[in-house]
Amino acid sequence: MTHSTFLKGFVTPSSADRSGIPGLHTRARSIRHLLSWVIAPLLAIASLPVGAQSSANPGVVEVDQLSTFTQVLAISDVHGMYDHLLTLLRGTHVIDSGGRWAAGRSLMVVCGDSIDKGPASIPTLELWMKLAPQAIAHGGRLVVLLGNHEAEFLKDPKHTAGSPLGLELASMGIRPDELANGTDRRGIGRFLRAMPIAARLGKFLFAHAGWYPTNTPWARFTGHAKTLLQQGRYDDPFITGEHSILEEKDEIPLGGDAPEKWYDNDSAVQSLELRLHAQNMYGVVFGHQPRAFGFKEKIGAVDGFRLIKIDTGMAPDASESAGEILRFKHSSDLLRAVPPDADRMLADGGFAKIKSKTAAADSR
Ligand SMILES: [Mn+2]
Repeated sequence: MTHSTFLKGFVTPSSADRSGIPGLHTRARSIRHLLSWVIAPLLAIASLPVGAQSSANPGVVEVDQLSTFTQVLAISDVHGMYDHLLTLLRGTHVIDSGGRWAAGRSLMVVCGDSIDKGPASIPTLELWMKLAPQAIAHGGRLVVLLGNHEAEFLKDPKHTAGSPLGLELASMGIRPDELANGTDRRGIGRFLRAMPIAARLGKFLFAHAGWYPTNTPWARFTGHAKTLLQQGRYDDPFITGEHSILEEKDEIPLGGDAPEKWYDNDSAVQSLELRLHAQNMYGVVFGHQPRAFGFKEKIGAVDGFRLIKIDTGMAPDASESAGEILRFKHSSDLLRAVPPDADRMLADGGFAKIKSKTAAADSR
């Protein structure tokens, strides 16, 4: 018997009300009360997958004290391409030749999809795990967010069978289910289960697909994210539904019937910008879509840097690009509702301008 069916037998109104004896009725009701308010939450916690109870997942990371950081960096969609990642991080001096954090007081955000597709997801995650405390020791910070690939793996680890990640895990003797429930020896599962769904740095949101949900005040968004992630409810549509902030791709245009990419749809782009504005945010940094707005293999921005696409197609099924890192040169720029001073950091150590255009222009 599961906890929930056990509970149902005690708390259904019919079982208490049918007695017809007033005293018993009252006592049954107070027991019912006790069960639903005290015992039910305890049972709900006890029935969570092992490892979930100790999860310290914040849901959403929020940083307003940006002055302690010099610059803000962002990368996404590494997709297990560990060798390319190392070359990129070394070339941009985010890490030194020994693989240690060398970005000082930078705040760096990894916008999801570190895993899957490529051959080395576990080394990629272990690099983030190693760098996070090193960054803090240098006065910097590394925030590693969920992508849809992490969330889908945590939702259903069996799905990895036969995939590059499944083969990688098998070769390392790691069972997908122990990784997903956070009980693997290396602690990688605990790291995955602690990943927030988004970060808000001042007036900029960082999230894998960037699609801030409709009709959702900020407090409800952060509260919902925290509740669901602390309880490991990766199957909730808020996290892995097809229009979630991690998954969104296609929208059916107003008056149309065929779905199209949200970034190809003027009204969808406008509505996203309005939703961000309504929650006091200026812009969103997102990955998930290497070709969004026509910026293939490059970081690109639209509408005064309100939407900044950072997936450069490092994945084998994209273009296996060398990758790029987004740099906000002054962390204080994120506190203001103006286009930030930002550029692209390249694997060869160079810097390049970010092309910015209006969404309605030449992407369609
Ligand atoms: Mn993705």
